[in-house]
Parts: sequence; structure tokens; C-alpha cells
Amino acid sequence: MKSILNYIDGEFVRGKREFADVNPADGSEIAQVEEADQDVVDRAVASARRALHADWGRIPVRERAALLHKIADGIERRFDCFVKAEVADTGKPVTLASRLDVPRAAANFRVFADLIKLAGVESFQTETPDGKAALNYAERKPLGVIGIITPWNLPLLLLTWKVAPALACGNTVVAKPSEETPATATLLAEVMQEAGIPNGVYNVVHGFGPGSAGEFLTQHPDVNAVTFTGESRTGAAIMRTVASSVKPVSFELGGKNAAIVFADCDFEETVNGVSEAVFMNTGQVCLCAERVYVERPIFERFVDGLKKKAEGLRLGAPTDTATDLGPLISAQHRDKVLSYYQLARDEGAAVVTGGGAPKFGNRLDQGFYVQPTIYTGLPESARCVKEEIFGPVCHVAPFDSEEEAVALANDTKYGLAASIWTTNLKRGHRVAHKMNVGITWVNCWFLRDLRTPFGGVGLSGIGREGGIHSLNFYSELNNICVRL
Ligand code: NAD
Ligand code: 6OD
Repeated sequence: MKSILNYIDGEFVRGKREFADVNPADGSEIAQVEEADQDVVDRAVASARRALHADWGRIPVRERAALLHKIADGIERRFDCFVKAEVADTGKPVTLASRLDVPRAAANFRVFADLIKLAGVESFQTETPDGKAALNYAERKPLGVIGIITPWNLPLLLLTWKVAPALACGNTVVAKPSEETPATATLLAEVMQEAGIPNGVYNVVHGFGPGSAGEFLTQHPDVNAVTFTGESRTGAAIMRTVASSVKPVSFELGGKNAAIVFADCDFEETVNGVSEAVFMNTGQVCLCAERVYVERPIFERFVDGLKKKAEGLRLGAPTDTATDLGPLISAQHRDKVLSYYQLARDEGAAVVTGGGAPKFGNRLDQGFYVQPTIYTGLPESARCVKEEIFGPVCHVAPFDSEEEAVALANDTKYGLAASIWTTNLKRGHRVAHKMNVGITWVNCWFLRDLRTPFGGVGLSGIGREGGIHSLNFYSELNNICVRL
């Protein structure tokens, strides 16, 4: 059986315990993962600190950027290995990993390599009370050792989304990938070695959250900042852990996102776009739309169109290029999603399609599949309309006016993303301005430009990453004021 190892100071190291890495498509065991205990985490943090004080923070930006491009080259060279590992760990279709996850991992390194070379700092010429002048300019310094904690839904994409800007800014990192999807973080370590990244710059510790590597890392006194993507509840727990040492945090958390469909939308394009927004990655994208609001004149027709799309999605083996939807990540998550399917019925929903688990009659029956599901008829107060389910499911409700649509979309404690579907671009802009979220798409969804701010409001997160926002989070700015 294959072992997935921690990576510390340029070496692959074992822990004192192991846990199983499971393929969600059939429940089979893929590998044994070496769990990092307190001692292993301490060694990883110490190694990152040594590397910070050695070469990495001091090498010229041009050279650092060139090394980041070499990491991207390495990911592209091992494209098939990364796709294979990501598909086995997550159960996502091979077509999705090939088109989204792995290319984005390489792009994350390329974009931040280029951005750090171009990034300026603020400067101000200041008039002094005695009629003379002073010059203020900010200096960008590494923040230090960054603890990176990531989830299982887009493991490599979300890990590299944080590692790339952190390294670009001269920091060193200790990454703890999700216990469900450990493989690509360790594979990335091999790429780091091949690219010539100095030992200790990139470290990986495997394990769980509380009482394990996640907690050991976030509470470590020598970790200078924590960047986390995952559930809002976990974000709250990490915030409590880091409070006593006042570490900066960047949190990308959960969502209960709305799609607003106006009667004047391009119907076919919108059915396709909303279907993607609801079902991509089996609904396991924080940006997925679990609430769809449709203007009443096209409500029935739209529900029917979305139903046909859902019923046309092929569930199957993730390795099969014909598969549209893979399983959920784990038996536990499948049970959670199925319990929401039951809850929706209990809360009075009409089931448009789905609502259960499929039967394949083969080994996939040991996997964690659920049917793509659409409900209507729930009151806005229903738990299924309020709580993040994180599965291939949405509730569709009608609205009668723009004001009502805005009020419905904003009636949530989350505030990550929204999508608006209309051919009236004036209205598209107007409604977008009223969305209480971090990211609004008009006539598209999950269309990314990595220079743009990314993050959420309310329960959906703290801070923004992307472009200059990432560079600012992963840097300390020292303002220098010189009297002239
Ligand atoms: P999770 O919060 O359960 O776990 C995420 C990571 O945190 C894992 O590595 C886990 O081991 C670790 N962890 C758990 N408890 C911890 C603790 N007390 N201390 C330190 N680390 C701890 O999230 P998940 O189930 O892996 O991912 C799904 C969730 O992530 C959903 O809520 C989804 O919306 C959210 N998400 C948000 C974004 C975003 O950009 N906003 C992106 C992807 C996923
Ligand atoms: O595209 C990104 O940069 C990003 N952070 C996506 C997050 C997706 C959530 O599952």
C-alpha cells in the first residue's frame, strides 16, 4: 500500500500514526497517510523559520519569480500524475480536474510570479508644518512563516492559491491539506524539489483538525499568520485558537449563494450556466448556487429546463471521460447531504428531481454518490434554504420584482457569491451593486481573473485574496518617512 508522507526541510518524513486515504468513488483504500503529531509539526515550523532567515526572503524578486515559474513548469510536466491523484482523492471527474484544478494550480504560480515583479508600493510627498517636505514610502517585507489550512473540494487549486502568493512575497509555509485529500500536497513537494526551491520553504504536515496537525499548526507560537479555507464553523474555531497570539488571518469560508434569473435572460445560456453553478463538482464548490430565484413569468419553464439538465447529467466513474458527476467526498458527507434531502421533504418541499442515492449495480454502489436534486415550494425560513448543504442540490423559488429578488438573495448570514442572469445589462449592474457578497457574476459563474479580489462577507470570510490583495496579506508593509 502506498504511503503519503509529510515533507519537512526537503525530506519526506513519517509520523507516529497512519490513517487511510479513501477513494470516494468506491470506498477503496488508496494509501496510508502519515499523521503529523506535535513533534512533526514543531519540526516543520522550525524548518520554515530557518529557511525564512536563510536565503528565501532575501533572494532577489526576479529570481524568486523565476523559481515560481519553474514550479508551474513542474506541475505542467506532471499534469497526468496530478490529475490522477486529484481524481482518486476527490472522486471528481477526470475532465474537471484536467480543465480546472490542475491548470489553475500552474496558473496560480505564474500569476503571482508575474505580479510580484510588477507590484509597486505607495509613496507620498508630505508637506510639513514648517513649510518643508517629507517623503513617505512603504517597504514590502515577508510576513514570516505562514500556516496554510485547506479543504477537500478543490485541494490543489486552493492550496496553490495560497502557497504561490505566500512564496512570491518571500514567506515560507507549512501547509496542512485536508485529511480527505492529502495526495497532491505531497506530490507538489516533489515538484518543489525538482524546481530547486530551497529546503524548508515549502513544508507539508498531514492530519486532522482538533487535537491534530491543524490545531498544532494554528496554535504554534512560531507561525506568524494563518490562511484558511473551509467551513465557517472551523474558521470560528481557528479564530479562537489564534486570538491569544493575535495572528493575522485570511478566511475563505462557506456560502449559501443565490442565482437571480430575470425573465429577459438568454434562456438556454442561463439554464446551462445555472446548471453548472448548481452541480459542478457535485455541488462541492463554495461558490455553488443552492438558492435559485426566477422571475415568475418564466418560473415553470425554467424549472423544467433545469430539471432536464439535471436528469441529463451522467453519474459514473470519475476516471470515465463521459462522467459529468462523481461522488461526494465521504460517507459522512453523503449522509449529511441525504439528511438534507430528507429534511427538505419534512419541511414541505416539492421534489422536482432526485432526492436520493443512485444505484449502479457495480462497485460504484460502495461509493458516496447522491442524485442531483431540485426542490421547489419551501418557505424562505426553511433550514434547507438557510444552511449550506454543499451537495448537488438547489431550491428554486419565484419572484415578482427586482426589489424582491435582491431582498431574497441578501437574506442570508453568508455572503460569498451571487450570479445575475439578464440581457438588460443596466439592470445587471444595478442589481450587482446591491448584492451583499464578495463576488458577483453577471451572465456567468466562476469566471476567474486571478488579479481580482476574492472573498466573502458575513459568515463567508474575512479579508480578500487575489492580485494585490494576496500580496498585501502575505506582506508586512513598513512605512518609512524621511524628512527632506
Ligand atoms: P473544514 O472546515 O471541515 O476543513 C478544512 C480544513 O480545516 C481541513 O484541512 C481540516 O483538517 C482543517 N481543520 C478542521 N478543524 C480544524 C481546527 N480546529 N483547527 C485547524 N484546522 C482545522 O472544511 P471542508 O469540509 O474540508 O470544506 C468544505 C467547506 O469549505 C465548505 O463549507 C465550503 O463552503 C468551504 N470552502 C470555502 C471556500 C472559499 O473560498 N470561501 C473554498 C472552498 C471551500
Ligand atoms: O478560484 C479561486 O481562487 C477560489 N478561491 C475558488 C474557491 C472555490 C471554492 O470552493
